[in-house]
Amino acid sequence: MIFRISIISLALATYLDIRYAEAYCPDNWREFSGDCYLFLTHLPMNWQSAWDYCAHRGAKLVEIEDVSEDNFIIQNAKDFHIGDCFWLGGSDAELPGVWMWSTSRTMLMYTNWAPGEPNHHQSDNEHCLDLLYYAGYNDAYFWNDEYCTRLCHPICEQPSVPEGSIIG
Ligand SMILES: [Ca+2]
Ligand SMILES: [Ca+2]
Repeated sequence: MIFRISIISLALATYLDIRYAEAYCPDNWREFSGDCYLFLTHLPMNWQSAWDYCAHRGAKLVEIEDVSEDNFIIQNAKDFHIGDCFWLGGSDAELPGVWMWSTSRTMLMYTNWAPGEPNHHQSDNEHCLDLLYYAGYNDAYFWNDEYCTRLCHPICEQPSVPEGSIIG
């Protein structure tokens, strides 16, 4: 009897360990390298609304720090086949020409601007960062400075392991 209970508890502990070891993301969020990403493809909105949408969920409008994260975001954007724009969390509204990640308040280190961007188009009125579809570049996505009132799809980012449960 004791043997059977210990087998069950061992199995349960193993199950919980496996669940814990797998990076946890909420439903509809996609996991990559310790973070969770939500691609909101059905509700385009302006940049500030996108920032607020993510903030209200305890997340940030996505901040892309390196090429591997960029490739993940772009591949996912392509998978939706909507050929449109997605909002990233960058802005140069405070200091035109100085691009900052608006939640972390750090300067962009890695960038992936489209050829000729940022171009301050629309009478120097493009102060928000988007991931824009370029059909002419073999269906590629690149970064672009965009006017902030354009309706694009938010991408939210948050850590995959809830705060407080990180061991060590
Ligand atoms: Ca990031
Ligand atoms: Ca532009």
